[in-house]
Amino acid sequence: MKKILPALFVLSFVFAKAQNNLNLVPMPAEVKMGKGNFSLSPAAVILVKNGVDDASADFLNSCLQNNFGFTLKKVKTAAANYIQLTTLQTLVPGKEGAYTLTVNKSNISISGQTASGTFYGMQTLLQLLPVKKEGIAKKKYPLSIPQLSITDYPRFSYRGMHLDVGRHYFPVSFVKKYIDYLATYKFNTFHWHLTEDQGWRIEIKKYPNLTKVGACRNRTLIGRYGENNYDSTTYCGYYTQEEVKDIVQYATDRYITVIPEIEMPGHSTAALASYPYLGCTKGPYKVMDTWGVLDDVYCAGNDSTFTFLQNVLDEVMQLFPSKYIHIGGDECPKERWKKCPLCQLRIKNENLKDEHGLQSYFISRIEKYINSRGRNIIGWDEILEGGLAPNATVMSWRGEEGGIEAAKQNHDVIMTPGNPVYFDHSQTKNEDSLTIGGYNPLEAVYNYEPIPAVLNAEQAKHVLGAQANVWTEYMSYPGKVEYMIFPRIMALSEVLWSPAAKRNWNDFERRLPVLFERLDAAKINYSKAYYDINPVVLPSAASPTGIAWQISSKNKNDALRLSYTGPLRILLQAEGTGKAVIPVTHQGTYMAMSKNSGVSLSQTFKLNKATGKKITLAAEPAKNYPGDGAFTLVNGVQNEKGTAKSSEFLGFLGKDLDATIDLGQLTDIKKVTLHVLGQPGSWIYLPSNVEVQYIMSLDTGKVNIMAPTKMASVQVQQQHGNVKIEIPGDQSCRYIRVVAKNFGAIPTGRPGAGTPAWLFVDEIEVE
Ligand code: TNX
Repeated sequence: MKKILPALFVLSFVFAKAQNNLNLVPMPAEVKMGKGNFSLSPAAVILVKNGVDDASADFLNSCLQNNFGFTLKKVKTAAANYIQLTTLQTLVPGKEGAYTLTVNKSNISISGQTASGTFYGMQTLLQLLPVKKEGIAKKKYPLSIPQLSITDYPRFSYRGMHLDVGRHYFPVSFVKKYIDYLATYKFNTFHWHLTEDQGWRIEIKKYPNLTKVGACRNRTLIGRYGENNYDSTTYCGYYTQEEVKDIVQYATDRYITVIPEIEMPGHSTAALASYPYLGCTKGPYKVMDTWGVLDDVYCAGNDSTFTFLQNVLDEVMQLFPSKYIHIGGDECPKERWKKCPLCQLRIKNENLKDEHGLQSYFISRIEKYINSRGRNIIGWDEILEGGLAPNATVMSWRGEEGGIEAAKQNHDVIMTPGNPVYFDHSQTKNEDSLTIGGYNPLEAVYNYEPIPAVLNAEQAKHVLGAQANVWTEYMSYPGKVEYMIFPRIMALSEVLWSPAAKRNWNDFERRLPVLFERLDAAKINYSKAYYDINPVVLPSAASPTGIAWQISSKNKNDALRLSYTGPLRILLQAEGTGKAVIPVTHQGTYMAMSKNSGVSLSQTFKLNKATGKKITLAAEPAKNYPGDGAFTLVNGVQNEKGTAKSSEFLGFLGKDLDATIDLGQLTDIKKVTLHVLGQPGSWIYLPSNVEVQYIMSLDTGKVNIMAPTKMASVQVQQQHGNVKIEIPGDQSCRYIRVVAKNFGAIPTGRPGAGTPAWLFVDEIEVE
């Protein structure tokens, strides 16, 4: 073996330089193309060698059967026309999952470092087969496979996908499908989020109410949070222990570890509804029918809470052999603990600083128990608050800061930042299905780098990998889950598996059409957002209004047509290849159409004296809600009710809007209107007041206010939806400055209580 290693490194140098036009995902570490093909027909055999069991051969056969309608005979010896499955001793030390795959004229050989590597090699082989076409099962072999030589191994040891079955339950058959998807793209961890406010989904023998009561809610929110529409259907679902065992085995057979998550201390109302003694107020509680963050959490002062959780965890650890048990830890309001005598007594007796210290106590106590059973905990990044439990691994979801902090404290970290790996967020700006919001397009996922630049090499070693989270508030059926994860799961697989230097968006784009064909063949529902026509409003000196509308398509051959169909019925037209721009000359509706895909969309422009004018902000909006820059506020696009698209807003977290518009010349003004969004359920609040200043000129940094500053203080109620705040004023000036005060901290009893409110601004209209 020692002799092989240097040879491999020489080869890898050669491989790395060679380009290939294979349609694999994730792209292997090293590929060397040969000439010619291997022809696979039912006459070939599978040669099963050392360290590989029959199950692997069976797996390959079942894929061949499903896609091409034939299987291969399993044998122990063969001279030619075989697919050999075997293992080596050492290939790439320390890289669990490494394998080589060679295809020559007379045979194929897959050799894993261990059996998992052989399995990944088979996955690669399956992607080398032609895409199954309708009717291929009716005898379309031999299948031709290009001659090549691959050496492959993963970059990260933790390659995860999460699934929330609390908000919506998915049947065992779909959970298995989900596991198959993970296996296809060489993920090795399935994070199964099993308990939530809206449902407890795992049978626990000692506590039958958890599934008798906790697995059912009386009704479910329909539509967006805050709109308060409900269905009238009882919604139930849970996995029996037999089903859990079956799923864990199914995953194990595919080299996937299932990490169960039992949420605590928050997101637990389904458990409290089942056993009210677990809460501080003793109930009554109900299994939640709507989303959000609830104040009722496990009581941290009562020892019986810990007895209950330990008993639950005992059964869970029996079912899941994983090294890690996820205990949640996120979004735990402290309202109940503040008023609960037992919790306060605990704070006193344990010398804790406050309720955050109590949360830390809670997690550490559970950690100690889990450690005593030989397992380790993972928790969401809130477990950093009040001090990290000694052996905990942190899942960083509120950005990467939690992960960075934990790595600096020498704790292991799994990166799952909302932006860009929350797969519940939209993947297109033209999303017409309901999602939780946000914008995580395919390209952003592809370009995600799990190791933050601020970590040094030692700290970076603590980043075990990354994971996409699939929260299912707005995914109520399997097809929707598929739509949300595909094709982003493919992009993430390459982030996690392929060497960083190999990652190449252009090459991924090259592969996409064939990768999509494979999804079509497998009848997987996926988002076609990649082929969207993307509209953007741009500042344009060439346009009389200062704005232009640009349409682009990833399909470089797409012919796009733009037209104006307002009351004047002027038809303007521009065609291009993948991109087209039209100046916005009139108020009204503009149309765009892709001649290739037939997709069309429209945009209505409302022009006013501020439209297209120069605008500056005293403070930038939050990084995740930048709109299209400050220009968004004067781009003539006003958000309309029911279609709140986050890209049309600038979002300020806890901060004020302070915008100055240069009207270009002395301008008569009758009214200024600020367009904002109210969505208290999503922590978005109207400003507490709005002030408009009319300014004649700005000299070197000094503001010269000619007319007396008009203070139009508008005390607005908290409303839902698009809200126009009108500030009348009979003025003549060159500049206007609009300052909208952020609402401030979210009041008690509301979702997100205590945290700063968002201010979402859409447009500043000047008449
Ligand atoms: C935050 S991520 C949550 C979930 C929600 C999700 C929606 C995390 C640890 N908690 O409970 O489903 O946002 O995106």
